[in-house]
Amino acid sequence: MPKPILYHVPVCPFSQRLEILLALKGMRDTVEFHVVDITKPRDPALLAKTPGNTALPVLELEDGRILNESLIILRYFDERFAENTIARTDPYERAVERLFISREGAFGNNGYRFVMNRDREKTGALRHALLADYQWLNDMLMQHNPGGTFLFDRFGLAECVYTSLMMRFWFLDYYESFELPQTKGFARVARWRAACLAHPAAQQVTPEEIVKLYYDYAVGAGNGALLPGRSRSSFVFDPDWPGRPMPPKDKYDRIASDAELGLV
Ligand code: GAZ
Repeated sequence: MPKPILYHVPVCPFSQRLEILLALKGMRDTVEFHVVDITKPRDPALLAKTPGNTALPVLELEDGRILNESLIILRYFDERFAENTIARTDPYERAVERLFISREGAFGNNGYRFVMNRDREKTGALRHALLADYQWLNDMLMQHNPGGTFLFDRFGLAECVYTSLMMRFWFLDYYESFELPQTKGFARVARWRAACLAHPAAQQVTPEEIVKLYYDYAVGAGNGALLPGRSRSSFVFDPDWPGRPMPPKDKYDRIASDAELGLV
């Protein structure tokens, strides 16, 4: 039986949210995963499938039709494999879920801008911007489920979307010593975050893997781009991350060498 094929970068948050959804539905095997190495030139056959778009994940259906954008693919999977629906079904709850998800792009960008920054003058403002996002999430959770853990009664679509981003933000814990303030104003979002990170369906990556693979982001280079003085990106598959040392934390002062990162 042919299956839909997902072309993806496993360490990327936009892929992981799809893996979480499929794990929740118990349907990981209904999709074939093709791993793409973003540090290498893209296969022209794959590029030809997605005119004008190089970003992954990309889904190819059994009949060759294509879909991109992780949030779109997420809902497609949820609706196509509808036996165990993850999105809310009540219209009001669906609206609240969409509203909650609507800030994921800004949240992701604020976390990435923060980790990629190397100007100490800007650090405070970047930290503040991310905290404002967490504050908004806290307010939403307090409004809609003050005594609970998730946005609704269980880990749902909103949690699929945000958990993969909050896992990438382990790089902020490591490179920026970022923590949520232990105050009443962040208590609800802190409880939600802890439960999201610990959920059994969301264990595709570890903090160590994120910190090692995203080193290049922490010194300003995204998406497998090559930094000055380096011959390899921290996103390369070989040598694999478990054999690499933990990267240095002094991202504001210098860029570590290939050797120091265990890349050669
Ligand atoms: N909006 C798209 C989606 O599917 O949701 C975004 C997909 C995307 O950025 N994919 C990246 C990619 O394929 C890999 S994951 N890049 C290669 C290319 O040719 O475009 C995360 C960020 C971010 C930048 C990068 C990443 C990341 O913010 O992990 O924010 C969350 C890349 C600036």
